[in-house]
Amino acid sequence: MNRFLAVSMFALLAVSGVAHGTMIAVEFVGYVDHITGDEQNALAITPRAIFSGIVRFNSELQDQNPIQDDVGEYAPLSPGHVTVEWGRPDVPNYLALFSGSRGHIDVDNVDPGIRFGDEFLVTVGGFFEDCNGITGPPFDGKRLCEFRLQLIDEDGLVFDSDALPLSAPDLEQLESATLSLEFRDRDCCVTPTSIVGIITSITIFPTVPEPGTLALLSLGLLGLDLTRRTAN
Ligand SMILES: [Ca+2]
Ligand SMILES: [Ca+2]
Ligand SMILES: [Ca+2]
Repeated sequence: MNRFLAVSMFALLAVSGVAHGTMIAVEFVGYVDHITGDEQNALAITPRAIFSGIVRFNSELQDQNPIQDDVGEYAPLSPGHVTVEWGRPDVPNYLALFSGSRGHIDVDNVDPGIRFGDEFLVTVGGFFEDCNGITGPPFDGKRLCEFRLQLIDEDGLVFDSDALPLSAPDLEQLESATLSLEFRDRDCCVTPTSIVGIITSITIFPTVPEPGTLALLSLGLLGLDLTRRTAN
């Protein structure tokens, strides 16, 4: 079989969700609770701003921490985005895009007698990733660096294992359900500015890749194939 045809068929199988897991979406809605690091921008949260978005992951990501059976680490994420709608005509809404490549999920199913209980943490970008994997306009004169979504159940009841959850925990059971976008100065030591939100609704459900993802994947595979041909 022609190699490109074979690669294309593999790509179709890979994205069909049949052969290589299902794409799972985490969709969340909340509101901006406060903004740290900048007094002036804190005024922008009146009226209450809507903080919403989506992250995606493949259901068959492998736990990168197989040693600890109460801690799961999964990467990379698939593309996603987050929006802050200020609800004010004078302040443009904020949109950040996640490439997914620098995103990861931590799932903790820890006995609350030992540590903090159950946690679901999505991190995209961040200081240790040099703010890569997330793109959006500057805010408060600082560069967008990190997105985090964190759910905590101190009673340790929402997860039974450190596996990726395929449905959302009940918000009523959580002591904390927060979102944040962090902005940093180019030099390391200026206090970051963070837009911090409270989640009011979260759903986790199977989905299909966006057409854009399909197109990008095909282009990537085509490039890979051409590179290999050139190398041969
Ligand atoms: Ca583990
Ligand atoms: Ca638990
Ligand atoms: Ca609880």
